[in-house]
Amino acid sequence: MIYNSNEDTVAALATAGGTGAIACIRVSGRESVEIVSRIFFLRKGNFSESASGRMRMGSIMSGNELLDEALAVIFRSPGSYTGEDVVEISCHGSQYIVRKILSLLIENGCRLARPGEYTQRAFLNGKMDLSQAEAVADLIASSSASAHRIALNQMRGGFSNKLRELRTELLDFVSLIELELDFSEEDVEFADRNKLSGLVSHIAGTIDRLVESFEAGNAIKNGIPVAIVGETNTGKSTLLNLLLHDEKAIVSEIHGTTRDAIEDCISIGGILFRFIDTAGIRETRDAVETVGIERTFRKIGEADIVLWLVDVNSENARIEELAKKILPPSAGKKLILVFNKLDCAEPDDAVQKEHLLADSIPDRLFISARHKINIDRLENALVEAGYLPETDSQDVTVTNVRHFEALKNARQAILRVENGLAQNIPGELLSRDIRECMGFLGEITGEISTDEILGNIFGKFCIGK
Ligand SMILES: Nc1nc2c(ncn2[C@@H]2O[C@H](COP(=O)(O)OP(=O)(O)OP(=O)(O)O)[C@@H](O)[C@H]2O)c(=O)[nH]1
Ligand SMILES: [Mg+2]
Repeated sequence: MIYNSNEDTVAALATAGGTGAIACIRVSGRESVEIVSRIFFLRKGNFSESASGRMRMGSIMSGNELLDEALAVIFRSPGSYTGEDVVEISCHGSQYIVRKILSLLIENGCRLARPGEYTQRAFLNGKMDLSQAEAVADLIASSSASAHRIALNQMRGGFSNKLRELRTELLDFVSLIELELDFSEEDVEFADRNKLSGLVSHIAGTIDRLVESFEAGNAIKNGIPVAIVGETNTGKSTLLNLLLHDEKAIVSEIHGTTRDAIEDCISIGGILFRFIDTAGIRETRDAVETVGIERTFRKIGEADIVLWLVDVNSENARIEELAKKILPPSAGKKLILVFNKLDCAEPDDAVQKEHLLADSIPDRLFISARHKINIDRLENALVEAGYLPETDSQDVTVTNVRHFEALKNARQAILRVENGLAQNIPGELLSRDIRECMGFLGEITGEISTDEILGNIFGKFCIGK
């Protein structure tokens, strides 16, 4: 749903809820200065006459009663975050004071802002495009250095500039073609086909690079998926809990304890990993467990790294048998064979396993999840496997699924142009595909958007942003 940005004046707590030293309440809209001036009073002069950006100290009054000594600042339109008149009040961070100030603002004509409404207003008022607005949410959610760098670059317009360059190139192309169409009667060819092909393959290359950056971008944003798999009772859930420093999954000596995938993220060595504990693989007649085991194999398919946990006491023949099931879906992924329960291994056990399956799985480790033996080695192996090449800070990395989908569509359209040129298809068709490609790129920046898309994007923001 789109909010008519010029109508209401909205207010919300911009800092995190709960008790804190200071809380910041943000008011935005045409009447924001006037409304705040009814409850915030300077010792001398009128707050509403304050210069833009100047922090003022004053009293928040509830009728004749002093509620708090606070600071407030006006950011006048259009030089504010939303592009409207904005007032930010920094008060003492008591939940009571915050609640009371918000209700005073509402009594005086504000309404509470919806999630993401400030950023939505900024977008609607042309302060930023849609991909920049989305980057604001990513920046707030960023939990690793790489995620932070990418979100910051996107918020500052790195991605938008790249798209703008693409758009200019596409426009150049389409105008050459359309000029030709205008003179079609005269059978002239303005656009040199070789030059057009060169231009199109350059555009296609740029779109390709953006599409391909998503794999790394997604891993940076959502964590590199690591599936922990193996037979029942090998210690998968114990290992998950240990890696996450949290009792996330139930551990028991009963075989088949975990029946569903359980996952959570943690950063190790500056890299965000998403660990996925899975149902142990075994022959079973239990319908629920069977579904769980199917899911395990699906998770192997979705993972970048597979930790195959084996009880170090298991017989070699048994492990080799299971390898037939685990190796095929792990093809192309980093597979690490982890022998667990080292604490109760016979001296021979580990030696015997040293070279087991070494041809197909060169990476192996011996650990004890319960007694925390060699966990540092496992973490090092993960960091090494999860290392993503450093991207230049100017490089654009796509992290957003919506952008990824739009870019894939744009790529399809540009491929049709490339093929069309090769087959000498009529200019109208080329021009249609080019315009379609531009449309998909326009979806990313929000030149083309629907209420539903905007509602989806801004609905996920926090209140006050
Ligand atoms: N001795 C020893 N026992 C361990 C170790 N790691 C886990 N265990 C025990 O092994 C049993 C099974 O552990 P879980 O973590 O539940 O095993 P799982 O692989 O998740 O089992 P399922 O969910 O049934 O597939 C528990 O009793 C754990 O305490 C270890 O390093 N050494
Ligand atoms: Mg388990």
